[in-house]
Amino acid sequence: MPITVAVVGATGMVGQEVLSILAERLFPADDVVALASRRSVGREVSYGDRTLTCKDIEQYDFGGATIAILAAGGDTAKEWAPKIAAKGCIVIDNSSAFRLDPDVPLVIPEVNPDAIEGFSKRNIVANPNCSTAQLLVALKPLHDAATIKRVVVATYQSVSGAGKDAADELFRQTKGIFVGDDATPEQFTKQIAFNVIPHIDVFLDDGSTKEEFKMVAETKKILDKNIKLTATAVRVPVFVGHSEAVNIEFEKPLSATEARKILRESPGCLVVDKREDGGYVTPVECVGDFATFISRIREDSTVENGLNLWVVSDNLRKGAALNTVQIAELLLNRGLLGEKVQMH
Ligand code: 11C
Repeated sequence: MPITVAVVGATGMVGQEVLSILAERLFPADDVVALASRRSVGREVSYGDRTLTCKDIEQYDFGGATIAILAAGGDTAKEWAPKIAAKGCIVIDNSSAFRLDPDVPLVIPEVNPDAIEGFSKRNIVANPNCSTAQLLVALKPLHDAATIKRVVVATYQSVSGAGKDAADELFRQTKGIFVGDDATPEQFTKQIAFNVIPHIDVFLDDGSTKEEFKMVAETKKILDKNIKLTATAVRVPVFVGHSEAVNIEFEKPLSATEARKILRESPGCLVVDKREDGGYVTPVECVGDFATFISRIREDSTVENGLNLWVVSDNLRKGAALNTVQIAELLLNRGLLGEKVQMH
């Protein structure tokens, strides 16, 4: 059966990465369709060495598509995912709209691939938040080895996580501060150039932010409901690449040497940990890469069975577009794309 992949939100930062990665990884699509809202119809986007012209999502018949990758935000997902799924097309949604729905699997292929089998309840698979995805790629093999009890994580998240307008604001403000132009914040609550902001997404009643809540709830759903996790999510003046300082407490002892060996052999992980000047990865070095980079692996002697890590990845790739394409690959490799799906 021919495979048609529809990419919704094809002109956005994540949508364009989805198209690049489908081409880079030679996803065996017979047809790839770029879809967008009416105001972006007719815009051209790259798919490998081809150029696609965006079509109107309202006019497209999803009955002819095998998979729809939604890279278009929660409101679009809430409106469109059920309609697309009802046509028998499998939805892979990058937004937070369905992540905690018990009938929707939330999948990181390196971490919980078997969860994909539950997709047919709603014909939707959810993609995790970017900060959760890279964290759990690193934590999963360590959890298997020594059982994680508690994680304390501080994130250093790039502006591209907040979209193109936010990335443009960092550029405009940085320039504005140098040349004495207006540097008033519009996308962020405070100046982002030459600054850091301990606030991502809306505040919740307990004083945490929704970004921090997502990391807690998604870790429980994907990896283990018994893991206690506390996060502080911080926006930093970096264009692409999220970083995380992670402190882990295990049930069983795990030395830094053992952890380094385990991570070196784990899918999706790339250890760069030389304990010398420059012997670690920073966000600018991870841009355009598929891996989750792990550096600064060391024991924490202030708790029993404690370890510290520094985890960096391209948030537009492993945190978003790459993971959606890996989910499509997983569906394909498990023979789940063959026939139109009957929801049950
Ligand atoms: C950020 N993590 O960096 C967010 C972006 O739930 O998919 C992704 C939000 C989400 O701002």
